[in-house]
Amino acid sequence: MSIGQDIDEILSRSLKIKRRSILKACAAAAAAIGTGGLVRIKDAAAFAYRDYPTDDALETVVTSCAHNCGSRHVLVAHKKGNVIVRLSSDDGTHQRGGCYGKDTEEEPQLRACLRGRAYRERIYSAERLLYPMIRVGERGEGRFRRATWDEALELVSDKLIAIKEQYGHQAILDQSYAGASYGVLHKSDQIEGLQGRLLGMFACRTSSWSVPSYQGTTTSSRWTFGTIEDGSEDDTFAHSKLMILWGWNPAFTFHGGNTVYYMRLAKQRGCKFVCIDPQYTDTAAVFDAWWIPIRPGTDAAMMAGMAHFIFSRGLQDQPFIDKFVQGMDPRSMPDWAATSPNGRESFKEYILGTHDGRPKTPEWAAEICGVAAADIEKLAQLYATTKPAALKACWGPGRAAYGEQFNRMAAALQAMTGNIGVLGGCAEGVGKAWHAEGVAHPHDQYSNIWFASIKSDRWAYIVNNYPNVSREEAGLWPRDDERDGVVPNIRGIFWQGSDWLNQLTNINAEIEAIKKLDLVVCLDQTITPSGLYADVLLPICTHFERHDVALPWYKGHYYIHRPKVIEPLGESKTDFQVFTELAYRIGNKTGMGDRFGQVYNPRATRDYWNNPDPVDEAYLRAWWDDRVMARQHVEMPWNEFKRLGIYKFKLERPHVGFQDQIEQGIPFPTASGKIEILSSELARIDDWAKTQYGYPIPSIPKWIEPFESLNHHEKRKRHPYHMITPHPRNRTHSIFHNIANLQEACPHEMMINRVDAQRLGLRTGEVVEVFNDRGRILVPVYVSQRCMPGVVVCPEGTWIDLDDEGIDRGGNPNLLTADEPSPAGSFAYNTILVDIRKTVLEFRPGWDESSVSRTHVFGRDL
Ligand SMILES: Nc1nc2c(c(=O)[nH]1)N[C@H]1C(S)=C(S)[C@@H](COP(=O)(O)OP(=O)(O)OC[C@H]3O[C@@H](n4cnc5c(=O)[nH]c(N)nc54)[C@H](O)[C@@H]3O)O[C@H]1N2
Ligand SMILES: Nc1nc2c(c(=O)[nH]1)N[C@H]1C(S)=C(S)[C@@H](COP(=O)(O)OP(=O)(O)OC[C@H]3O[C@@H](n4cnc5c(=O)[nH]c(N)nc54)[C@H](O)[C@@H]3O)O[C@H]1N2
Ligand code: SF4
Ligand SMILES: [Mo]
Repeated sequence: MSIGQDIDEILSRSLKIKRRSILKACAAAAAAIGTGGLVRIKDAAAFAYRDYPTDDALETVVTSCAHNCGSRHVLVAHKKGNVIVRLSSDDGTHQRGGCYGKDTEEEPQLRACLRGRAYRERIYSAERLLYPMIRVGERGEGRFRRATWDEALELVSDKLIAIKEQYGHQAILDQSYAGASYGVLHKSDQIEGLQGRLLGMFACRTSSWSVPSYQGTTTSSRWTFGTIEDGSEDDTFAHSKLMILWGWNPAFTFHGGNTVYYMRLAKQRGCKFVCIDPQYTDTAAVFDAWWIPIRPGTDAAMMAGMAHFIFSRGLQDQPFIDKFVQGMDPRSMPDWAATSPNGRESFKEYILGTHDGRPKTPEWAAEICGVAAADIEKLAQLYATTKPAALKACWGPGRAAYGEQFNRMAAALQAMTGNIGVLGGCAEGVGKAWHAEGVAHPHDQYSNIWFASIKSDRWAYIVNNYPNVSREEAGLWPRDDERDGVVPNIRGIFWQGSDWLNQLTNINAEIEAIKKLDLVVCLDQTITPSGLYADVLLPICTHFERHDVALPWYKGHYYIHRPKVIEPLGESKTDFQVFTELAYRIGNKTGMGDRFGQVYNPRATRDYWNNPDPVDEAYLRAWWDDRVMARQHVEMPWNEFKRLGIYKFKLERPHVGFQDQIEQGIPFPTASGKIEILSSELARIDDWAKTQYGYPIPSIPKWIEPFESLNHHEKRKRHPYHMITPHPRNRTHSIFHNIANLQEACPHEMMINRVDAQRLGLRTGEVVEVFNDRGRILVPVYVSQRCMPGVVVCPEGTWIDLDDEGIDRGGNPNLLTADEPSPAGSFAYNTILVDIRKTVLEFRPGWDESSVSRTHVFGRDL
């Protein structure tokens, strides 16, 4: 029997499985496995250092930082025995041919940011989840007791089987996400993750297709260029003459390893900088940018005004448009458009108002976006006449209602000025500049099996309103079988590498939904706010405690080795160990025996639970040999890579997105082979309800009024301020929230303009209640002119800390965000109207008064 047939049979057996056989198998498996091999509660042992060791008494291990943080840098662990005493970063010595202090334009160091340098405090934090825990109180109450691994995994596998038996193949919602997505082996991810593989093979999985980070931007890049690899490497920015930072603050929100380094080179060579953002960012300050404050969510209107100016002065790059673009103007419309259901208007006709009688002039735009028409014209002139110019349209403005229209409109500007495919220009968008060989764990046709796939921000709505939910409300991805359009009856959630209760929108709706479920499982390294709502907490070790290789984050052509630096703390295990052991248990309980575990993790035996290292090494080595060396023509052998710690690709020329398409005439990977300002896909859709979008989307970029904005005069009567929720400097979303030093360095606060603060009688440091119909939070204010009037800036990712009234004393803006879906799947994180009032209630920046301890979770029922 071939391996393919073999797995097919497993899958079909798992699809057919009947309750009686499950029960029988459960009893048999329990008898066979027993519990002995898996229970290992170590005695607690404490010791104190007498002499603080100096560096030469420490062992040095080169490794890398993890998580979904915007970049990938070198961390160097200095350890004594099994304890990391200190962390440092790249100093020039760790790359091939390096020496102390080496830091060149070609090969700059990969130096860590404040979060990476603080990592030691995360490893040894009081909030580390060290033992399996089982809930004893009500869900969300935060009361747990310690359990053995055996008990926890028995509970999870039994419940999984029972839920599938009763509710079918869509009943478990996979909410794994990017906490561990940038390692090649221990992966959390919707598409290539370890959890999805297990639940899919078990044939009980609803997956979540829209990504919080950049769904608007992704759909835009896919429609326009046919790929999300629209990025240029950061070193190309050093060649720009003009950089327009449109909702982009890389000094603060990382987007690549050495972005600011290359921007500094550009500045030294005379590049001009413009920043379009409701807040005056650190990046704008550092590069002395022309700051253009804009009403949040109105960027597409401003860009339309710029396009009008460029067209009406004839400043567009017409030869570029004629050759490379579809649908920019009547000349570049395809023949089929005239008879398509949804695609008869070209972009230029829309901009000039040919059919709707409304030219999108700078004056028209100024009314909507609040930027003076003269400034819109000045910027349009500058952009159209400076070559090369990089208009970097980032993800924040796209993380909003109809966010995809912002990125599509930006692509139209990039294309009409011919700034695509040229050194120093920019086509981003998503900005992915390299496709790494990203998967070392088993990866085959069984890795991403799902029985429903929903818009990720709709899960709570689906649970709360089931069965009265339409396919468009759920944002169901179409299927070609009988499950097409079937809204899932979600009965359980699995979190792996995600703190989604904290991180998705409208937390109050999520809390209502989570209380209705039958099983909530959380695999994590710390006790997160989501974890407090789980039934079972499974402790996972950090990347310092397991073997892997780190991938760069969208940009950077390199790999960094991640050896196991110390043994796992407490009883923590790797995700792969836990899922493998679960697979063995499920297999044995459902009549499939050990085969299920073997297929799930083909290089391992069940002893993987006790000794993962040789298997992990085998996966990584095979990945290096078969993928990196064979496919990417890397000559460095695995052992040398392990010794050095870093492999950097040397490129023959700076990597510029779409350079070959423009210079060599290679077609773009779109239906037409051109840059599609008119989307071939959208123009031909006639039944929107049958698509994952659910609702109509224009075929060309257009300005669409968001759900809420400063222009909604009725809504503003109750909620006059627009809140935006950018990413925090000191955290990776919710990770590092509990690090006291980082909280001290970057306290959580909401920025508000001086005029608004005066009206409300507020001074810096005073605590306010911020509220709307969805929720209430407390946060101290920071009064500043760096934020435009009418707008408040509250970073995402703080751990919720709800009081008895349901007010979040920790200031998490996701109590206020809406879960209403944008058709293309953009999360509306930056589309929030709120009101603000002074309060005497106490803000609680951490978990308790000392702001770092979770003793209230562990202090009972142990
Ligand atoms: N208001 C607002 N909300 C936002 C955003 C916003 O702009 N505004 N941004 C959104 C964006 S872009 C994103 S990407 C999401 C992020 O949402 P999440 O991915 O949920 O956020 P993180 O805080 O990074 O949580 C990752 C979790 O993974 C855990 N983890 C890390 N490594 C491992 C591992 O190896 N194994 C396991 N099992 N767990 C691990 C961490 O401890 C952490 O709890 O947040 C979104 N939320
Ligand atoms: N330090 C740090 N770096 C990170 C992360 C982190 O958590 N911390 N997370 C990583 C992840 S997962 C992601 S997805 C990326 C996110 O990267 P981005 O999406 O680029 O980051 P944000 O900080 O959300 O937004 C960037 C800027 O957009 C502005 N902005 C918000 N709304 C609007 C608007 O309507 N119009 C305009 N013009 N500007 C607007 C914000 O003020 C902010 O300055 O960052 C990555 N890098
Ligand atoms: S940017 Fe990311 S990878 Fe780099 S040091 Fe900071 S947290 Fe680590
Ligand atoms: Mo993200």
